[in-house]
Amino acid sequence: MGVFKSLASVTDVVVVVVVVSLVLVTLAGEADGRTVLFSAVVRDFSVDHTDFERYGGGGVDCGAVEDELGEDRKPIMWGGKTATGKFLDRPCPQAGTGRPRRVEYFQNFFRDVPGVNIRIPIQLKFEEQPPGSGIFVFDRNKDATGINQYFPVDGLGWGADVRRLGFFGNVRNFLFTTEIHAEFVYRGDNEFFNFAGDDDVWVFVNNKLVVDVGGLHSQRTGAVNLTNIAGKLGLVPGERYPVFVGIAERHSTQSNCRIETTLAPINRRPSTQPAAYSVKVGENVTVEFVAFDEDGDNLVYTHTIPDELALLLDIAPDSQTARFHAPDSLDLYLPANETSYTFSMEFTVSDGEYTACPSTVTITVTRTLVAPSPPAATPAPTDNTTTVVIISIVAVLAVIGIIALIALIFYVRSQAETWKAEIMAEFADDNLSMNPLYTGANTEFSSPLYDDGGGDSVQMSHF
Ligand SMILES: [Ca+2]
Ligand SMILES: [Ca+2]
Repeated sequence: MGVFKSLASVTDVVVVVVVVSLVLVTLAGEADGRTVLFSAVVRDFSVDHTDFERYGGGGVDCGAVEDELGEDRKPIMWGGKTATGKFLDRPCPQAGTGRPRRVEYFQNFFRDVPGVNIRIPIQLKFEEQPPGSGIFVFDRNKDATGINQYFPVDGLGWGADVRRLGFFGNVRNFLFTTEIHAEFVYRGDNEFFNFAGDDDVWVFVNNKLVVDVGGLHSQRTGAVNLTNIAGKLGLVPGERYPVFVGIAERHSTQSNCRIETTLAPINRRPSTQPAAYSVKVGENVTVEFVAFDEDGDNLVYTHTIPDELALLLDIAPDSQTARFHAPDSLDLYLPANETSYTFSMEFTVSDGEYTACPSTVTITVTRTLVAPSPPAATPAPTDNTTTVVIISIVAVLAVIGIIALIALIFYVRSQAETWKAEIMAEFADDNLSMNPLYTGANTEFSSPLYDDGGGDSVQMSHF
C-alpha cells in the first residue's frame, strides 16, 4: 500500500513482535464511517527474555513459523524443516537475520507464562476510511514528526523498559506481543489485509499463513489479496473463516503499526450484566445498566419497570443510568417486623441486529426498626392467701371461743343450780357430817361453788 513507508534502517532496528487476535466491529454514524473494535491480548515482556532487546536484525526474515497454526490456534516456530510459505500471496525476500532464536522461547510469545510475560487485554479501534468504503484502518504509525505511536501498554505490565535510557524519556513500554483472533465472512471481492510496522508480523487466514513479515526490522510492509489465493486457502464466498494476527515488538527504538483491511467483521450479540444496589429509606442512588458489545456497536437500552418502581425512578428512555429515590417508609411494602424490601426490574440492549439477554437490576431498601417501649412494670401480684387464711382461722377461733365461753357460762350456771340443789339436799338429809367440807362444830361452812352474793353463812352444830 502506498500509505506504508519503508523506514528500514539497519542501525535503527525496532524489534517488535505483535500477535493480534482480531475480534469485531461496530457501527457508528454513516457520516463518520463505521468504527470497529478488535479485541486483542497484549503480553508484555522485559529484557529478561532471550528474544527481546538481546540482539538486532536487518530486514524481513521470513520462514520463522510453519505454514499453518497449531491445534491451539497458535503459530508454530519452524525448526528449519517444514515452513514453505506456500500460502503466501507474495514471495518473501528472506533477507533478514532477526528471527526468534529458539523454539522453547518462542512458545511463550503468544502464551501466558507467569514470570515471563504479563497478559493485558486491549481493544484496537479500526475506523472506516473513507466513510462507506468498507476499508477499516488501525493507524498507530509514526506521526508527522516521526514519533512512534504504538504503545498500548504504557504504564502497565513490566512498565517502562529502562535498558534504553533516553528513549522517549524512559516512559515507554516496549517489548511486547499482540495477538488478535477474529472471524469474517469471505465475499470473494478481493478482500485484502495490509500491514506496515516494525518487527515480526504473521497473519493467518483459515489457519494458513498469508502474511509473513517476521524478523527484527524497522517498519516493513506485508499484504495479501485473499481472492488471489482463495483456492489455496479453501475459501468459499459466504462462509465464515478465522483470522489470526500476531505481532511482536522486540526492540526499543521503534514501535509502530498500521493495518488496513476489508475483512468485514461479523457482528456479535451484545450482553448485559445484572447489578444490585442497597440503600436506606429516604436515600437516593444512581443505578447503572451495564451492557457490552464486543464489536463496539451503539446500543439501544430498553427497560421494563414494574408499577411499584415507576414513581421511585427518574429514568429517560434508552438511558444507561437512572436515579432511584427510596421511599421514606416501607410500611406499604413490609410487615412491621421486617427490615428490607427489594425492588427489581429488567433491562436489555440491542445493537440493531441482536438483542441481548435481559438482566435484572435490584435495589434493596433497608430500614431500622424502632424497638417498642417496654411495657410499664406491673407490680408483682401480692399473695394474700396466707393473710386470708390467718384471718379466717382467727375468726373461726374467735367464734369458737365465744361459743365455748357462752356454753361454759350456761354450763356453770346450770351446774350452779345443780350444786345448790344438791347442797340443799345434803342439808336436808343431815348428812353434813359426811361432807368433806365439814370441819367441826360451829364451823362456818362456806361453799366455794355456791354464793348467792349475800355472804350467806350457815351455823353448823354437831349432832
Ligand atoms: Ca515491555
Ligand atoms: Ca454487536
